[in-house]
Amino acid sequence: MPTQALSLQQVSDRIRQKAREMGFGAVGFAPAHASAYGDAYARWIAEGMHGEMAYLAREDAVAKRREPAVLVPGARSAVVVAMEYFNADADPAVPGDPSRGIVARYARNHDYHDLMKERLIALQDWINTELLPVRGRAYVDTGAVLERELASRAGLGWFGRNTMLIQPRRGSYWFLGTILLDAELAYDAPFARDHCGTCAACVSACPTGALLGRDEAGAPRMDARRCISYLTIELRGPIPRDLRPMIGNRIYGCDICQEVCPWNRFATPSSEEAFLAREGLDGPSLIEWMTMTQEEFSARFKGSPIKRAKRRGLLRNVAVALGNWGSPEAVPALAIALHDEEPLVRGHAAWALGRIGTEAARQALRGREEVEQDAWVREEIAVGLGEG
Ligand code: B12
Ligand code: SF4
Ligand code: SF4
Repeated sequence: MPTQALSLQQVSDRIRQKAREMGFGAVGFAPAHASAYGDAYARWIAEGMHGEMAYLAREDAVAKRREPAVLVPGARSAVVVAMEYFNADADPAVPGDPSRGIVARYARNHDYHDLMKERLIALQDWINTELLPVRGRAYVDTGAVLERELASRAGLGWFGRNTMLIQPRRGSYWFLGTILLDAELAYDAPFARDHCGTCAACVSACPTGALLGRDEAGAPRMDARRCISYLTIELRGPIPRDLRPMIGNRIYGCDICQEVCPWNRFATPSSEEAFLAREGLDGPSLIEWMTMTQEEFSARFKGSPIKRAKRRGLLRNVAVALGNWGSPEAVPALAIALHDEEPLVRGHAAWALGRIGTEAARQALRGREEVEQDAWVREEIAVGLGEG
């Protein structure tokens, strides 16, 4: 039964305590009023910076981001949680070894969406039965919610120049989640300071130039179309040729602008077992992954965020990384991939073989040229042979 006569502060305190018991390392409360940055968001979309992520640009989705009460009618407050997922590289040699792929830390084991959403729904049920009758909805990543803005409004941190929500002395390797509720709560003070100061390490370190610094208003800007995370996860089609060499051996997501951030020196390993790297995901052999079958892909990535890219997206990325390695050792695996049933895989394998450029690589390309029907793959083969 809901407890009677608790003050708003007591209600917030008890929710915070319960959320912490459920494994959320940081919890804050914010009023669910209109976004202060709705215009900035709409400008970002109008400039096309979201690329092919059409779900961000739908008119109704923009309106919901501007005004949480359009998303959840009657929404008055937001419970914002953060969950740490950092784990150090098991083998520190991996990032510098071009024969192995780097999977972003967030994707090395369980999908955080499922895990956090389940707990947020349980938290909302608990509030409803133990504290006060509430209606609302839980969101993790995929809803039309400006999660970083709500987190900063709930006092959790500031928008770094790398666009990440950074918590002082805790860093940015934190997932965010939100419950929008139709009840008032006692709120935390919004996070007011920008602790980036004169640092711009992330902007200089970004290999593709996706980070554009802050605009006149102070908003951190990113061109998602150039971000490796977008190119290796969200983009469904071919990776633009001019960007491929800049991706190095990042085969799923990217953490570079977080790795260089001085605030992540404070990152401590997550206590969630679900975020410990799965066997084989901390620096996989690119050659081995290049020939992964659909059955192997489905078994290996059950419950993992990597299934989002599908086999063809992942193998596209692996081919690019092999091309960037440039070693003749990769030719046999790429020659097999050149006959893959997916044109996306064949085309990127052709590009990689062109980068390697040995006689064996060129022979494989010429062999495929004789039978290839797909116009785009033919173009990639021509480029690989230096004829494009
Ligand atoms: C689309 C998206 C992406 C896109 C675009 C990223 C981007 N920077 O916009 C891509 C695919 C590139 C991406 C990559 C990653 N993502 Co992402 N992504 C999202 C998603 C779904 C929407 C973000 C969005 O709306 N972007 C548009 C911009 C304009 O909005 P914004 O980032 O919130 O920016 C705000 C500020 O600019 C501010 N603002 C405006 N004017 C002003 C003025 C001033 C003075 C100030 C201070 C601020 C300010 O208002 C904006 C709107 O709130 C969110 C989840 C969500 N629902 O919010 C996750 C989310 C941001 N992603 C997340 C993660 C973990 C990642 C990756 C680390 C994954 C990886 N390792 O590969 C990378 C990090 C890359 C990076 N540097 O951002 C986490 C971030 C957690 C955190 N601590 O910040 C989120 C919150 C998901 C989650 N629930 O945990 N992502
Ligand atoms: S995630 Fe990587 S590519 Fe994207 S902005 Fe950060 S450093 Fe650049
Ligand atoms: S690297 Fe420097 S500029 Fe970039 S987010 Fe971190 S502190 Fe801010």
